[in-house]
Amino acid sequence: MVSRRNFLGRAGAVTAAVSAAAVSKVAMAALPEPVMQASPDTMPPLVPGSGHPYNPVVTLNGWTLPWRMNNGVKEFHLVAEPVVREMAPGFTAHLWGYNGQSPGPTIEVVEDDRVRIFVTNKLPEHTTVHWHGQRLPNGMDGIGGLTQPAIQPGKTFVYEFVARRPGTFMYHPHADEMVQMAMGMMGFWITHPKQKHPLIDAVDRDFVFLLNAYDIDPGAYTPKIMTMLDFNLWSWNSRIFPGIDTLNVRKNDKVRIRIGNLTMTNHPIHLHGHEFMVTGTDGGPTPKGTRWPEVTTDVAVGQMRQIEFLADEEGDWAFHCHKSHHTMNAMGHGVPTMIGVDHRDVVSKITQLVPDYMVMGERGMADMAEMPMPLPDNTAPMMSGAGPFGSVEMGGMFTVLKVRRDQKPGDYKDPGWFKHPAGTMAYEWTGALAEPARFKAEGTSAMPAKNMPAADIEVQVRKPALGGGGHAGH
Ligand SMILES: [Cu+2]
Repeated sequence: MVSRRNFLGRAGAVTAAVSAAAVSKVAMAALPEPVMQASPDTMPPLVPGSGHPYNPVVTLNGWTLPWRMNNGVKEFHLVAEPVVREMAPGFTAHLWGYNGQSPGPTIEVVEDDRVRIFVTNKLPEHTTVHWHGQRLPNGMDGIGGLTQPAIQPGKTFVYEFVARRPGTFMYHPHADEMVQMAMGMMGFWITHPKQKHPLIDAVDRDFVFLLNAYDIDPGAYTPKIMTMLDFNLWSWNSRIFPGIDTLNVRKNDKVRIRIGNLTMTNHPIHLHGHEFMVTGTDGGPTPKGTRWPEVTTDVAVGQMRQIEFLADEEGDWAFHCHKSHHTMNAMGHGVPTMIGVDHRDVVSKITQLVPDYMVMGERGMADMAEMPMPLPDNTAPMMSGAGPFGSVEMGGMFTVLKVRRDQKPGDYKDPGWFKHPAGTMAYEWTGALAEPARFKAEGTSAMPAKNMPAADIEVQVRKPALGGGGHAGH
């Protein structure tokens, strides 16, 4: 990592370049000190010390970027740079991000704030920052080649606009976008309403995170940037289960969760034990009459969704993407289905040649979660997570919403596992088992397959050109 002194020296050197293409006279003032973050932990909400007050959000396994006020302008400093991100304990990735982390820090401002963002490029190639969803002057939209020249390595650019619309936003590069997003360059942006908003309710907890995905071979550190769909790490804020922090709330808290999708596929995000409303999209808060209760909402590519619910059921509630392959880690998909295959005969023959040969998957794959299988140095088990009753057999986009009666307001610490009240847990039946009563159908199929001897079905295809007037058989 570059020391702060080195960095400031360099930042000072590029100030001259900035002023040459200055956005306004005020922008020529010295840059705000870039703030770096080394930890992948969920940081407490950043209560605003200056500017208009608001209720800050909590970024899952992330943090909010501090700012300074400069003559009424809120100034931030983003540094695009290579970072080392711990994706789960024991597994780190070499990504690109901002200010020491991927994703970059969350930026929080208030409606009608004038915002100035200094972006310093410490990547080996040029970049830009696009402020996804914002109303702003076209020249501030951050599209390399279209609305601005790209920011060359070592250079600093200034973006400045008024945050006109309250809501949920993202930022990401719009220069060599495929590579830079595959490497983890993205961040969250919240514009809080200036005053009580008819469509934006006050909440007790407000969580944010981005959906992202990486393809990193077991034992490797750098994502494969050419992967289009077959990623092997499905992450929330560049963390995978069991590395994703839990969302810890107090019983009867009103909870908002804001989710943005910068992967290449959609993610149906599912919450257990509660119903929620989708109260906002990237376009802003949804009109109240258009909201309906859900337990799963699909977040399509490039979209944002904000969900809200009353956390009125105590417990440890699973919260995850409902695509089951997205709750697995570093998994190869070229594995044959072995359920129901009796290996015994073949195994005895193979073990004569390969003494430590291991049978996989003949009774399903749950064994994978507990098998003491050696892993390469830098990867995460495919299915893991030590729960109070055994392995949770999950990975990727999975975590837990912990609702507790005694969680203090404003306390985000993990309260530990839920203690189930007596008589409220699934249990093993140890009595006698009745013989199953076979159901006999009363009706018949609408189109019985009578006179259709299965063994003799043959498809006859006649090509129109050869058939002389008849149409093709099916
Ligand atoms: Cu998913």
